[in-house]
Amino acid sequence: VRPTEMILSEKAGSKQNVGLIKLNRPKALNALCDQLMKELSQTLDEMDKDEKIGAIVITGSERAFAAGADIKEMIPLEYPNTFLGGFLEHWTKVTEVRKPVVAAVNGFALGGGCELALMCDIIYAGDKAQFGQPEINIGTIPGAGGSQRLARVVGKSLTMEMVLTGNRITAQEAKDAGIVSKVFPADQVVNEAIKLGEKIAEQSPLITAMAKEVVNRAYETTLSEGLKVERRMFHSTFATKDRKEGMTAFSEKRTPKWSSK
Ligand code: CO8
Repeated sequence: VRPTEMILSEKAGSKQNVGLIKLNRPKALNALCDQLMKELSQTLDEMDKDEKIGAIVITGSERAFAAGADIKEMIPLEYPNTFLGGFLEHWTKVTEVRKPVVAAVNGFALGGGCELALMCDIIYAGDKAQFGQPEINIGTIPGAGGSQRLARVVGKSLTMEMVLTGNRITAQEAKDAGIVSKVFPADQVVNEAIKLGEKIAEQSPLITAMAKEVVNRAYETTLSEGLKVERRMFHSTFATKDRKEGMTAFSEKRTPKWSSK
């Protein structure tokens, strides 16, 4: 375990090929202050560069994944310093990571905490998890994707309801709405996310990065452009040794040996 002040990070899984990041600011329910976000960005960067890591899991505590941006830190902010200081600019690091990132959410995922989970590629939730965008209650609005990523995932009606009322939804409701792919008992969700990370890490890192990139295009572009990108990326797998190895191994009834070439 390599502790920084506000997060813990380690390699997990039987092959130690899953990067596990635990937000660790329990007294403030993992409120996402500037320091925590800087430490998170730095650790994500290191894990993205580490060839032994094939997938990353971000989690919090059983009580809170993260209860949002740090409200106390925001009280003194004025418009000029949010604008010129690029407030929240370094929050999007998780969307720049090229390896798959899984959020394992227990407890509160509110405001910036819900937005952080939405920036991840896959969300697993514990059965007591709660998701919400309660910014309206404190005189502001979502600032890191809670109106945009959420609307793309769940549509207008539920996004409006959450953003306009601050009402929270349960893990099961989040699953029904497509935010979460699976719900587990709270004490199992991190292990299940690590198992998922291990499964992803068994694949070719090269082809995995291509797969992640094309799925993400679906959220950035039109259908016809996205389909073109997908087709070109599919073609480009034929320029790799791993594509030939995968198909050859299938025909020889053996496990492929990936080289990321
Ligand atoms: N910021 C700072 N401190 C917090 C936060 C927060 N977001 N959430 C909880 N805490 C602190 C509390 O102040 C309290 O500290 P203390 O003991 O020193 O008073 C401690 O954590 C425990 O919290 P509670 O006593 O309130 O615990 P409860 O179990 O009674 O309630 C709740 C838990 C419901 C989660 C409650 O704490 C709450 O409503 N928190 C605020 C949730 C919220 O409004 N989040 C949205 C914040 S705004 C935001 O995220 C804007 C995002 C903008 C874009 C992001 C880019 C930066």
